[in-house]
Amino acid sequence: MPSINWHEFLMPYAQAVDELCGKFKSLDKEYRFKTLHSPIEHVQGRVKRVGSILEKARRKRVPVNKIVEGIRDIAGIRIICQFVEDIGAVVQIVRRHEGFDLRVLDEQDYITNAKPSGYRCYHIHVEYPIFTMDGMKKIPVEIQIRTMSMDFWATIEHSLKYKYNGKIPEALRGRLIHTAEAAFQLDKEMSTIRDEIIETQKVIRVKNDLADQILKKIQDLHSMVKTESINELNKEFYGIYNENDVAKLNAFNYKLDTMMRLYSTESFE
Ligand code: 0O2
Repeated sequence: MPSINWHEFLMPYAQAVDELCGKFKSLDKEYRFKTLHSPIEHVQGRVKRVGSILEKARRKRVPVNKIVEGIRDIAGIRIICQFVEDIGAVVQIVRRHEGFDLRVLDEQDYITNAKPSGYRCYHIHVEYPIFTMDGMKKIPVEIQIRTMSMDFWATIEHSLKYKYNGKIPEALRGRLIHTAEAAFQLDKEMSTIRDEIIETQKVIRVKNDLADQILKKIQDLHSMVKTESINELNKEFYGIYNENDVAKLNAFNYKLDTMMRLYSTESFE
């Protein structure tokens, strides 16, 4: 068996994972900043452990000197979405990057065609360029895109596979297939109320942003007005906040702007 300096071998994979994770996280932030629904709920990335690489190589009969070509998920990104519809949106995002900073090698749609185990996920294999001391290197990365409920199921099933050394007993396997269907049913149900959920999440985000702005302004006013007035403002804010009325919060925020303008003009005179 050829000797491999695993630490050095895996370094470029770690770099590719870090860079790609960063890009998807930035995209998610941009959606949230614009108060738009983000198709990305969260992003995870990992480099496969040496033990798992060797185990997979053995399972797939890949010789150690062919690991680079034979094991395509040494670098892996997982994008978790709230809704099934978001998976398509993320797939489009990845495809739009084609030619810009990555190359799509192939795609597997295990959402429409679940694996016999019940596993659902969208897989995209890409080649991502990184820059190293020795120049540009193209790193294969597996991007997995799935909903929270698909992720829940896959995590549980993965642990059971580990427990039973890859051979889950027949009866348990049957129950897992059943639960995979139930998880997919949950996704379908959630899709029917997607618009309402997205609208609610948007209102919560706007309300929280407004509350942050208001509290910062009250804090800033602290040095300009009497403590009793600050206490009054705080009381008024809590009252409005509990009413759950964004319009009232907006009006209060505007009132604070006016106060700040007034007091800062006074302090100049
Ligand atoms: P780990 O620990 O997650 O890394 P692909 O060519 O990748 O689209 P293929 O040929 O089935 O599909 O590939 P493979 O290597 O079997 O699966 C790739 C990865 O997909 C797996 O990596 C899992 O993460 C996930 N996966 C595929 N099938 C299943 C499944 O039935 N159940 C679960 N829970 N996950 C699955 P690893 O190396 O198995 O695991």
